[in-house]
Amino acid sequence: MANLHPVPAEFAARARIDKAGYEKLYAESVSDPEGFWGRIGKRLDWIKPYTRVKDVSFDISDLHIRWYEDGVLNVSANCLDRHLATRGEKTAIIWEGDDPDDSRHISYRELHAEVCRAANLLTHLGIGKGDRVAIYLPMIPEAAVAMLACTRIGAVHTIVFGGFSPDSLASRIADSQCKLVITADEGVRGGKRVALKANVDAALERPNTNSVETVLVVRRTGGAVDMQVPRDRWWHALMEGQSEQHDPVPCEAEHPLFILYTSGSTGAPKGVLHTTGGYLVHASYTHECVFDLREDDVYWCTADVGWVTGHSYLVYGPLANGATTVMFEGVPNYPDSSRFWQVVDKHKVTIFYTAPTAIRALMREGEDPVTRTSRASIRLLGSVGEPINPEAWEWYYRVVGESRCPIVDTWWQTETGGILITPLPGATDLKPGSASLPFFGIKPAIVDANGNLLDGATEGNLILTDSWPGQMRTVYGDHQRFIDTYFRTYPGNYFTGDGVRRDEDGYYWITGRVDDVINVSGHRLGTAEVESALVAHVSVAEAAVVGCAHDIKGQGIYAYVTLKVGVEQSEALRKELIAWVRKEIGPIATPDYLQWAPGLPKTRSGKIMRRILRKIAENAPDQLGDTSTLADPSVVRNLVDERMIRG
Ligand code: 6R9
Repeated sequence: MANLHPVPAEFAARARIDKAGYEKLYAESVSDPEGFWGRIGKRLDWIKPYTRVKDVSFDISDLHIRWYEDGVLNVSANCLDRHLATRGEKTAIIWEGDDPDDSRHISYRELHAEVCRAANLLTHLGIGKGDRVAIYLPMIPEAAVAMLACTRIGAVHTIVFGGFSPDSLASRIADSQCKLVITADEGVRGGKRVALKANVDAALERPNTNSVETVLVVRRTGGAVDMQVPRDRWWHALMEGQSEQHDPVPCEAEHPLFILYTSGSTGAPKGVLHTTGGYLVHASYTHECVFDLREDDVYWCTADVGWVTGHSYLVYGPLANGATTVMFEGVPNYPDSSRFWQVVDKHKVTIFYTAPTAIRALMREGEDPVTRTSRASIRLLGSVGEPINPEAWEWYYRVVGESRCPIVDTWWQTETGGILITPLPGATDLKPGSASLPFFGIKPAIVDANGNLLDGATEGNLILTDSWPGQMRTVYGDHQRFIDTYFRTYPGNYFTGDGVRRDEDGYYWITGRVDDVINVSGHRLGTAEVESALVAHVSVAEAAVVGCAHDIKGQGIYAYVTLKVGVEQSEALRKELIAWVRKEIGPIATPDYLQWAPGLPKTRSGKIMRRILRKIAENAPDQLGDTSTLADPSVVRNLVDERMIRG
């Protein structure tokens, strides 16, 4: 029986939503979604109000998802202009640099002026409504300015995480056919520099990147870069002459807002497309309810803007709500492993939202780096990105939050746009390790492998039976893939790719991915991506990749490699292949283990049996299960023997 943490009295007394409120609103939201979301949508400023709320079909022969369809609005006007009268001097962004002596406060008025100048600059560069813009920036205020400037003119941004390689950047640019890339000379993280502009130069040598007309370069470090005239232009030089006045471009509710690439079970990363109205309603409303937002909160989400959490809960949700949001350039352990808590004390952070992998890494350093800081300002903690194990939850609760602060364990996905299963801190008793109950309007259900609905306390695959405003609308440029990936497995429903257990109280416990996606430190990677990087090496004939348990990262990457005939196995080659994957995809894809596989376990039809490879990686050869369908059972014995030698 899990340790139950009831709603603290302080939250119960002051919260926006209490237990009775949750039950009432939830019941209304699922019985009358039109009425509920019609009312909630009014939290935004609409240039032209909507009259239609929801037009959705999950039927694969007629799949469509439209929210607030005839409404017109502008995202940047909702995040900036409408706050100026009441919150003009309020801090919108507290920027904390990698160097602890480097920080800045940017008011809503200042941010508005910067975004207007940037919007004028983008227009001057020939970027218009619907054009795609790649953003490959470190965690500096210009990242938020660039995002908001795109939304101001109706351009569609696609942010590529600064840790991705030139190849990964190139494939995203090629798929979305961007006209502009916004980058920086270099990024700085943990005292080390990252050559972002040089990576852009390399990416633009790759095929199908000719769509890029301009590269705008923000000067972050002043490090030397190679400026190719006329393609490359300095951000600061061009921003100088721009006006601080700009009329936001009206955008239809279903106008594309951004594309964000994410990994799936097969093939190259998919361009998840989100649109304007529904996304912003969902991001802002969940941000307000889940974090029980108050006007004087200082809210800090540690995610990078390169991930969906950075989009919805660092930039769009908080700014649409007029909140003060902290943007941190650095890493948790630089200059030392007290850094998060030093930043909390420095800026008097009240709400802190991070990932289990960071908590586990800090937990390993012991309690002292935490307890030598005050953290008295914190009132609420959050977790996102992967299942949080109860030990890490309890440590986060007891040591970081001093057993005063509720933890909201928020389950959602790039595809969902915002939080879907989560506690509300004033309403939900907490069970460590459980994301708990569905948010308003969310209808989770559990099915077995054959699609049979399972009732009551049970375990199976997590589906969602109805839409919500923040849902992705399509895979950019490949609507068929959207249908096939999410709606074909359990027709009429959205399939999440996650496994889940529901307990006797109706609480949901996400058990992890049930497809070929691995979650490394909260970052999604397709096993197929790592495999195709490996087989792109001249020495490799075949590769199979599975996830394996990892103390800090949650899951690590375990690669099995079959070399080409005549190529010798060696430690040097093993290291070379690991470095190769790192270079091909980026540091987050670096394999933790690489085992030689003279053969891979396959069915007679040639399918690699990953179930078996996962068990071997776990060092659990006694749990291989049924191997009778294997074409050549001796392959497995060889792999197990090899694995035993390594220990
Ligand atoms: C927001 C984000 C999505 C996948 C998702 C699931 C895992 C995220 C979780 C969680 C358990 C949580 N996940 N939050 N698992 N508890 N609170 O992380 O998006 O990068 O697309 O990853 O992450 O497996 O399917 P994304």
